Amino acid sequence: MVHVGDIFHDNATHLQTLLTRQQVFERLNEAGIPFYYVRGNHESKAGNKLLDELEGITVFNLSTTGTTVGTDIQLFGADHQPEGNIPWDNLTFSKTADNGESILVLHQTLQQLSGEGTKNVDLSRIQRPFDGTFDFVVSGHHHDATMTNWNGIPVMYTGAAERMSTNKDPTDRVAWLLTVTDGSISYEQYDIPQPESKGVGR
Ligand SMILES: [Mn+2]
Repeated sequence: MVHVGDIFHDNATHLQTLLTRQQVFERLNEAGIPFYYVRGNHESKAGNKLLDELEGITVFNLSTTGTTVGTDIQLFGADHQPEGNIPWDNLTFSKTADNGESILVLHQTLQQLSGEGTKNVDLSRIQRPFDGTFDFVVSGHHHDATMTNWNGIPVMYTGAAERMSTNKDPTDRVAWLLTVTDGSISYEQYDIPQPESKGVGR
């Protein structure tokens, strides 16, 4: 499972992170499913504490070093940088596996999807230190799921996994199933079902 950032909102409490630990991370751990993520612009002290406690056990903060999943898939990531100020000079992407597929995970607005803008990250700059090309780029932060083909590479805003957006027409409670076969990556939208009513508001 890959999360594209903003796991906890700024006001997430210790109790809420405890529930997340029990209901999400412990279940993933029991099922043997690692949780990879990049940090978004929203965070809380309690949320960060939980992510730090689980780091390297259930939870893995993606970096430019790359994390191998399965035999030949590599996940790269960079945490959110305010105003799109990615520290280009300090970002060195490890060499990708020769035959593998590599996926880049960000939490920014991107020039390739949102057009030019001072805060929008230009992916052509992030490619430079990378020996090879990414096969798929996903980014959080923007709540409207959008996709483009950039030099043959799919670039996607995923939309949000929860109904929390203040946008007019967000894509939310959504996840994407990426399938890697024979050197290509296909994707499929998964609309996350509403949780069963607990009788709240009755
Ligand atoms: Mn965000």
